[in-house]
Amino acid sequence: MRVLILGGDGYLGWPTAMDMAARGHDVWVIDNYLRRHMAADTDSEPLIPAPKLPDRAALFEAATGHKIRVTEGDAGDRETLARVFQEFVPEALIHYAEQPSAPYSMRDYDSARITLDNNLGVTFNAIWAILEHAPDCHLIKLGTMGEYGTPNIDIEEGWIDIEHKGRRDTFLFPRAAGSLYHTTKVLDTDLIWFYCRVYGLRATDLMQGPVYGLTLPEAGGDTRLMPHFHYDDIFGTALNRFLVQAVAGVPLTVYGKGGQTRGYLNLLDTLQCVNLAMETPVEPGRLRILNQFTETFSVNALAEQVRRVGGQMGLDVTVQNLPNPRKEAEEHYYNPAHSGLLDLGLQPHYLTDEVMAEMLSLVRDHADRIDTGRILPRVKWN
Ligand code: USQ
Repeated sequence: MRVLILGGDGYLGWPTAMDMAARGHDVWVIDNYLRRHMAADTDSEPLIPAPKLPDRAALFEAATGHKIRVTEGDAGDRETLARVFQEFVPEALIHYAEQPSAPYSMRDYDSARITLDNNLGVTFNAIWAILEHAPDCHLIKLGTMGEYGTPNIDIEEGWIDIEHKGRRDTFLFPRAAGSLYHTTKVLDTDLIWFYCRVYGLRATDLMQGPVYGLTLPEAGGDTRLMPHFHYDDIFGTALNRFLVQAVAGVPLTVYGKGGQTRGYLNLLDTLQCVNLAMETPVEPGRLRILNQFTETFSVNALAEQVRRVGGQMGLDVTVQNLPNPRKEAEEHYYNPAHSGLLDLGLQPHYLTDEVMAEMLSLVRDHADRIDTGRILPRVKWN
């Protein structure tokens, strides 16, 4: 298939590009390096430096023979997208081109504005590029489990049947996000649903939980092909941060009581999920929503596993409960459905002690690059 990836330089975008190319698809990526610029501006560079897309694509092609076409440009620019669409006419559009950090979106007016403008603007352009240039193209959009928040009822897969005064109908499951970033994903979902209902767009919205992992087989051990691995307070996610903190010998930063529970998944499973969504396109006018995670953990449970596995590897891991910089429930009910991707054939890679030990040992190989000044939270909205 012809697959266009927006945000192809990112933590998920680049691995997806390699994975799709290795599966024999015709792959084209677009990225304007927004994430690299934001990371540099906030002193949040990743653990392992990576060359820019043309160099990465050339290295990957030399190693594997698979080609990835690259456009260094802004998917928020209508002309840039139109040029690529007219030449490539994608059959699937994988949209990752969003500012992905909750703390970044809560820093100040400018960061909030960039998050809002970029995320909604690119989604809007992606929809219009499909409608104008490739109306059969299947939009695969990366949403987030954080759209739902932590309601006191079971979370369904995107939709809920409601009986009201004796009548029944199906609606989007209620959303209640905890950051502006997560709220932009809620707005994306509504925008996409509108264009499905009224214009016959076909779309899959993947409600993904936090992802962990440093590398994938397609990188072949070459650090230049590994995804950007952030461990700072702004772009690093909980488990990835804990791995680095354990190796650096600083206490694990559990925010508040640590009962915050989320649905996590291995980077390898993100690739499987996106591929499964792509292989099963939905009919025009339909918005399919899939909850994309394999296991739920509280922050305390993750910290405890890192402490235990790190201890077995000779690391002295301690845990510190910091005042929570975020406004969020620290103890709550959490029972989200997630059978849709399993029904499509997802084979989960669970977070076993062996998987955690492998990740810790990869981080340890780069221990000299850890800057412990990037660990404590700088952005607070509690
Ligand atoms: N947390 C800690 N200590 C830390 C970092 C985080 O206790 O050092 C806690 C947070 O307070 C939160 C939980 O861990 O309760 C998850 O935080 P996170 O930073 O790992 O993830 P989050 O901000 O929710 O965002 C990440 C990605 C985002 C994606 C989302 C999926 O950055 O792009 O959409 O995970 S989800 O969490 O399901 O919304």
